[in-house]
Amino acid sequence: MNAKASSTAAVMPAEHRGSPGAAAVAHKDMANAIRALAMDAVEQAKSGHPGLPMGAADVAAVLFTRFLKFDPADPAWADRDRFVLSAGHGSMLLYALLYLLGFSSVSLDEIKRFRQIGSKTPGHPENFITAGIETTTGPLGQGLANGVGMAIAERHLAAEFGAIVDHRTYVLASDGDLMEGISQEAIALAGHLKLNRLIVLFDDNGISIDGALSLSDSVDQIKRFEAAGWSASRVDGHDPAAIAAALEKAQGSDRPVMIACKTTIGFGAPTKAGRASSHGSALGADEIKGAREKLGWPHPPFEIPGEILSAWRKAGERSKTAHADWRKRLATLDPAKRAEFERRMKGDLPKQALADAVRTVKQALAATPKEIATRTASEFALESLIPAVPEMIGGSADLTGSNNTRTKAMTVLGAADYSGRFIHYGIREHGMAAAMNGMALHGGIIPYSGTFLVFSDYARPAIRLAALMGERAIHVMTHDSIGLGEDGPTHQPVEQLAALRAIPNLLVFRPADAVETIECWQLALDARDRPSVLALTRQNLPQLSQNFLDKNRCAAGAYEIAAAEGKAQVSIFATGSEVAIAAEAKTLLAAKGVAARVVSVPCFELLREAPEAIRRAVIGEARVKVGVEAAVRQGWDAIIGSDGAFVGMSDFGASAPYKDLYRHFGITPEAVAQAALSKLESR
Ligand SMILES: Cc1ncc(C[n+]2csc(CCOP(=O)(O)OP(=O)(O)O)c2C)c(N)n1
Ligand SMILES: [Mg+2]
Repeated sequence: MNAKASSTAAVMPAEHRGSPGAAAVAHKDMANAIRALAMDAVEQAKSGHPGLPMGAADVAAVLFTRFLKFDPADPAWADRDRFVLSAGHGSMLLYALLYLLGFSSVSLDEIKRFRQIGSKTPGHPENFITAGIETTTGPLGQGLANGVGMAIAERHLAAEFGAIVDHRTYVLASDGDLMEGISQEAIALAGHLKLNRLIVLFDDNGISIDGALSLSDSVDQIKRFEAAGWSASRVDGHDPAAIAAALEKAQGSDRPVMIACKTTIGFGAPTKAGRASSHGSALGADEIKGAREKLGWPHPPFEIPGEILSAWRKAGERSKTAHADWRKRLATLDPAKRAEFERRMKGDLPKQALADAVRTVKQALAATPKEIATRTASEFALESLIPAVPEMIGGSADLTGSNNTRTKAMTVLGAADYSGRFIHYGIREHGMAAAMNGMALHGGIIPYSGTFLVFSDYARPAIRLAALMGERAIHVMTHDSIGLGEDGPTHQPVEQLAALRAIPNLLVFRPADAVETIECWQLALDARDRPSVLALTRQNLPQLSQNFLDKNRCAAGAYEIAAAEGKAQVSIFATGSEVAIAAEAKTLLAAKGVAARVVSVPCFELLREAPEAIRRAVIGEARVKVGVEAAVRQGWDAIIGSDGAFVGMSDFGASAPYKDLYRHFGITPEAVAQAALSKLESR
């Protein structure tokens, strides 16, 4: 790779440069092709962000035509370099690149349909819509943190599978990406883990929506990254030779690399370049006309001259040999290892081993029932799951001993040894959740985390994106109610369960005992296309199911855990720690001659999705329905109806021993029985 190419020299891949018949196309024309497509597509849509693609076109042209390893014919090639456009508002940069490089997912027609219903070119890049896009971006900072996760996944899998995993992760990040708090968590983690295959290109244009960055920021980003253990430098982001030299140097770094590329937002636009006005709206016909003149791009909208398009398409073929060589290496791998690698990258579970592990746990619980917290039950489950499912990578945001996410045999994944399977994420819930998304997106890994349920709020934006993308990331969230006791209301979640249940495509599990805990773990692992939260207790709970049952009773989201004697007058629905309270209430009601049944509801979402007949049977026909959960009522009406009785929380908790708190807030068997009786009387 020639790092010294001048700005007018051909930006052709080394293997094509000088080959007979290959016309040299100037870098400027390569970059202008991106600019033109971006401004014309935004103009046609009358909506979008031309500034970033026009400003970062030089950086992107150098990266994609000379450094990035990928094959448009196989966007899922496991050993491709990953490229993340963290500043998702610049989506036209990606769409232009995908089209120019020859990815079949983005045709010229799709570019003309930018931001329209059903197009492959939505407003922000969506990995589940457009092949060639690694992750959904738009909420600033997330992509950068995803990139950190991808780089962790690469190092871990390389440690395990050797040379068939050997690629880099590139991130293009904007001012906004670096201003978001999550970026600090991501940068610090990457520096600590010495992720030297991670290269961040900072679109250092000094402009955000409100205007000059100087309105709101005066951070020295070079020093900031260096302080976090990165190598950082600044280049002229419109000088292809300088960009290439910095990228060349980055290849041999012993730490993550940040290259601040000084660019002009909206480069080429006669009056809007360098101004916030080019950030997020169509430039307008006059400005576009002026840009065409200024850039020296006389071609009509959406027309890329043949020789420029073919130079781009050739750049798209650059890694064909590397791809073929990789396939050969994969073919010569030990067959068992190869099969294992392919299984993991596909996201298939080791079915038999997982089934065996679940059965082992259930048999042990039937043999010796355990009165333990569900967080401890989760650890007990993990002791069998971790050896059975080698793609599981666990962690905690500095609450390892409280979350019980590390099993005895797990070693630490760190800079000294990437083969470990436990990550000390530090006190970085948001960075953790976003890095987990990156690992899941990379493939080959099922990440799971640990923190307190109340801090799900600190991770929520990343959990939301996992749900949107359909990524399997599993969050162990312990200390799931006032049941955590003395730490008090700052640590006691009351609205978090409802808030998490509000996220589409997220499974929220709240198991009632050790048996439900292993069942919920199994369901979370099986949920290939969605994230899960396991809400677990700090306090001990009785084991309600003491007989071995192979069937996963949590699979329908709810099941009758205690039947009524005779025709039920009351159905009590409860989750987690409150199921035992509901069971005691049933006994109290029976003493008063009222027949009640108890339904455990470990997962609202799965209940909602269960076949109608099962749902009806579980909900039942008792005259009175009571819900019990040490949390707010929101969401419960779907089960108990608006006329159902609810025993739970309506305000924040308090600091006290947990049993006192349950009494104080009236979440007791007596209160549940009384709520049922009052309803019966009022009917
Ligand atoms: C978390 C989040 N907050 C706010 C926004 C809205 N938004 C989109 S781009 C942007 C900032 C633009 O500045 P910069 O990141 O430097 O991008 P540039 O204008 O240079 O392209 C903002 C606030 C967002 N996308 N994500
Ligand atoms: Mg900016």
